[in-house]
Amino acid sequence: MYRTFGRLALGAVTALSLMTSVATAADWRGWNIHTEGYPNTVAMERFADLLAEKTNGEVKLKMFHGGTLGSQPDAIEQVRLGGLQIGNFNLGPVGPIASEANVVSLPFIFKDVGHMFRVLGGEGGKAISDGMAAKGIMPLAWFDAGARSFYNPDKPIKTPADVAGMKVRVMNNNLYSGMIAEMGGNPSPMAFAEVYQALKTGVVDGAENNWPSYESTGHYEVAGYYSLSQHLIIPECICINTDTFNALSDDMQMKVKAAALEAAAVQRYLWTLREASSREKVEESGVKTNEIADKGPFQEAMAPVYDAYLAENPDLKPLVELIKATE
Ligand code: GTR
Repeated sequence: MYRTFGRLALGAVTALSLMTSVATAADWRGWNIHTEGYPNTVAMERFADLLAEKTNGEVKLKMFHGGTLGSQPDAIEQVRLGGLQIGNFNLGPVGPIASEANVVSLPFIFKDVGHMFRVLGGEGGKAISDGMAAKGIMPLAWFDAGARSFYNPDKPIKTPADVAGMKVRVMNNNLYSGMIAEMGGNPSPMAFAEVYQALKTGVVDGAENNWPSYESTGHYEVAGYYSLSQHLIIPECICINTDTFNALSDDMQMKVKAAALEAAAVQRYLWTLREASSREKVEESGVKTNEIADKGPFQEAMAPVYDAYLAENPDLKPLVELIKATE
């Protein structure tokens, strides 16, 4: 009797300790679209290292780079559902699921990257974060993604009229489709991984992105005119599944957050260097850059996108105004 009880007790203890280890140690999986050496990839690896260091190995993050776990919209859904815990996301494709986050996808909403970070560090950033967290995807820290400009194979884009009639690849977000349509172009929402081939074969006539992505994807090889419209300045995040974060102790939450902030500082530093080196590399290979001194006509042409956004989200008017009023 005693021996049976002993065995049972031992079994229970083993089960309990197993449960404890399941509850405290965490194996997280993270998504990133970029390839080796890209500032975001380096920073996400740094994030994984910092998580392990700060939590004494209790949180282990394995990063999957190069979009190997799927397209960005799919990965956003996976993080929301908890199939993945972590993602380095651009807020563009997050916008359709969190209307507060979609505010950053209004063309020319930010004056420059400094303005964007000041907004993110204040009430505006809190509104965006809370809106995202409520949808299951919580930002831990913000990355720089520069400004996005148009590029295409055969001509400089100087005015919105140059975009008329062009089929332009955009990220998955109705605001971007609206932005192209307002200039008389045909928007073509498409996954990042498909853009090179689409440009090369003429399935699309142009696309838009920042210097580092224009360079790292090789798009510059098949679309040699880069026109500095700088119509979108979109932040990126290290994001976590909201429930995963909320299930952590206060102490662990602080460590995870600190790791993300440190990794983001690395990303921002590397980003500035990469913007310059990417530009240099593509221009040396023959890319023709076209400065656009007066962006007013682009701003005017894209203005109806604001009306569409506010008609759908009237309660977000104060957020738009807060951003515009932020110095
Ligand atoms: C890049 C961004 C990616 C992805 C890509 C795209 O600048 O870092 O997350 O959004 O643009 O155009 O799809």
